Amino acid sequence: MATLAEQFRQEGFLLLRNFLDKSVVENIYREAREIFAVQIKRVTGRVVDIDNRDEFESAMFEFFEKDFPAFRNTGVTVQHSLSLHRFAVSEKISDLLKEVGIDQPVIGARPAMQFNSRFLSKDGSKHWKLDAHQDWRTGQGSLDSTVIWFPMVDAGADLGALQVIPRSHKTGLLESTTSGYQGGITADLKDEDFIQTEFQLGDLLIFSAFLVHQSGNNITRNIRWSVQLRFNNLAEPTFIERGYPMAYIYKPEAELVTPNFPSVEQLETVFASSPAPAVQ
Ligand SMILES: O=C(O)CCC(=O)C(=O)O
Ligand SMILES: [Fe+2]
Repeated sequence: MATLAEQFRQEGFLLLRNFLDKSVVENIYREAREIFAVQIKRVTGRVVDIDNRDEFESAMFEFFEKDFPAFRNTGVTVQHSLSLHRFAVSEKISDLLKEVGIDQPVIGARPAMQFNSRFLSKDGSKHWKLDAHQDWRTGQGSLDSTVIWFPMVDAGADLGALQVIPRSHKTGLLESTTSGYQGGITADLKDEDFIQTEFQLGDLLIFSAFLVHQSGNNITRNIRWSVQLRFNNLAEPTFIERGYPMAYIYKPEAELVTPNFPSVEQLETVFASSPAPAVQ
């Protein structure tokens, strides 16, 4: 029997069944919906039941249509949730990384979340799903840079779960139209080389950042909610040699996003001394 680490090195990925504590995943998923629900109420006036999937997701589509900048910002805000970040640095994750040979894991990029649906894309654009790519091109970290991917709902082919080419991590860094996430590998890839992954809640995919993969095709009316975590190995010699490059650049907006904000009165309200305690 090959060890997990050997299997990982050979195939470039592992699909671990029932690996995650479902309540941890549900908590991340819940927090994401709670954050969206606040803006859904502001933008659409709808008070949504976050546990009613169809109702909630139709409100997501309405929010997307009515205020795209807020939708995009809320999507990014959701990726800053404490539950997601807490999980991304949990022992469960660092132990798994060590088990597949990432001796000294470090975060490669901020934890990410995707909400894939063709109803969350502009005018038939394909931006809601990613063409074939290797994450290494965007991260450019250690050679054993690793990605963790899992859906927060059961996800099979219909919901567009990830498709991967087994063993493609050993074929090198393939030519691509861009280094960003839009665009993809220009080399000839055969459709039949991709395998369609399928997940029950709690399953997790871990793969080499060199593994060729692409979004599946979500043909349903539901959103495919998923999480992506990216790690590098601080102990990998070429990563050390190259001076720990960090190709993800976070930067502040050059201008105030809300002009003439805030007023002094607003600050006085925020920092007003707390009201007298209620009589016991
Ligand atoms: O979730 C997907 O469909 C694609 C995710 C992915 O490949 C990525 O974020 O790098
Ligand atoms: Fe990717």
